[in-house]
Amino acid sequence: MKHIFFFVVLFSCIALAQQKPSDDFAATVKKEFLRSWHDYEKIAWGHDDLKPLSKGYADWYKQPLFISPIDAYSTMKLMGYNKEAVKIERYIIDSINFNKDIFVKTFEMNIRVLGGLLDMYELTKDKRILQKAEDFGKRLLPAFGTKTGIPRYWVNLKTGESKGDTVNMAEAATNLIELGVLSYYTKDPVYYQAAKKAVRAVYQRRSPIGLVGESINASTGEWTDTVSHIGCCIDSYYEYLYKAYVLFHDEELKDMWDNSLRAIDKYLAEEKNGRLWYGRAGMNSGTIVSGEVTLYDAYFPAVLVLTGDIKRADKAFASWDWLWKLNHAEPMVYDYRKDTVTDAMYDLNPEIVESAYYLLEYTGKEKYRDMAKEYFADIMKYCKYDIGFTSLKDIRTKERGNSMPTFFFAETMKYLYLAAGGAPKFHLKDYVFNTEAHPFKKNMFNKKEIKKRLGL
Ligand code: DMJ
Repeated sequence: MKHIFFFVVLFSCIALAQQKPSDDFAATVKKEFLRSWHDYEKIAWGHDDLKPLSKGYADWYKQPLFISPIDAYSTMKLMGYNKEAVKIERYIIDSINFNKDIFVKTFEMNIRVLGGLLDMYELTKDKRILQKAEDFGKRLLPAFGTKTGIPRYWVNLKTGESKGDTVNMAEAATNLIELGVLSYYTKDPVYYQAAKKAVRAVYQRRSPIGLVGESINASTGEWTDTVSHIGCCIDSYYEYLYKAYVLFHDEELKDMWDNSLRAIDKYLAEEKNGRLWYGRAGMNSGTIVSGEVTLYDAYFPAVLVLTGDIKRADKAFASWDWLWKLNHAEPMVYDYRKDTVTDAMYDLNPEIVESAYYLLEYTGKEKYRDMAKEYFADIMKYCKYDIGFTSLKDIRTKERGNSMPTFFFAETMKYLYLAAGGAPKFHLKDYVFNTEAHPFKKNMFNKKEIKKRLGL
């Protein structure tokens, strides 16, 4: 009996010891999120970005749009910071007015502000928040009024005037999720139809071998940059083909994704020193012209996980893990063919943690949690500051930059917290994240209703 008691105690201690690191991990991420949030509140409340080094703030345009709080909201809710979240809801309902005579970036406003507001509505079910989201969506819509249906780069929130014909693929076709969710909740297909038209316009202009270029003229539909890759700034075009198919069961998107992936695998995938990368090739020739990859490309393993290709996701992810470990952070641009860092900045980006989290959730393998934990330890060591966190101007020297982007609240801290096991009731399989990590719950969207409301 004594022996049994001894072993029970021993095993409980081992179990506790094994659990503790990720408990600490989650608790520290949560604490650090709140510390940074309080810094934002103290110094930058009402403005778009906190500038940690100069202990100031910056707005994207001549009038602020409250981007940090809107982006931070869904992470706050996940962490259980309800008091802070209610303060943001109140501000949205009582104080925010989007009738501003400013030209804003269509793409960024869609993924951060519209995505954030729609998530806020999904979590609160407060119709006043949906009205704000709808109002904002309506103000973005005129950007899509081009001959091709591809949105222009800038749109004026007050006048609806749009400008900027050259857009990259991410800017052209990362709207399906936000505009689809908006159509669903407002029962007005006009939004999803606009997003779909833009995606079709891009897809139909793919080359005979199935690749798209990096940028296009929204008015004429002519390619303005014919280099093809999966990274910045094509990335979320591919990401949304698959994710919007999952959320809305839109089979046409699945075909687009399948055909695109075939071309990506055939022409862009390349192994170097046993590591899998996706390079840059001419969209017509399919010949790789450069081995430059951006840290944004680390989202791709997460999408592969969703498609069920864990083996390839793991292989592609291993390259990013290797690259992170070289300097304890990722460079903005790395050339795997030349093995050189071409742009050494790290802007507190989330993609590597995002993929670690997806792999952890779908495989259950603790090694991915350990990796995420290591990235966080490095971020704590090199980016934590007495005010929030800072970017790094150079990952080799660890010289600090003066930025803490809004996606640090929305994405990096959220994926770290999820990877740490901080929200055990939240299951990735129940959600689709937009590219800014705002999660939409699949069972909120009824298949029959989707057809009607999105006009499928
Ligand atoms: C985010 O704003 C979004 O994830 C976007 O799709 C590209 N990457 C940044 C963060 O790195």
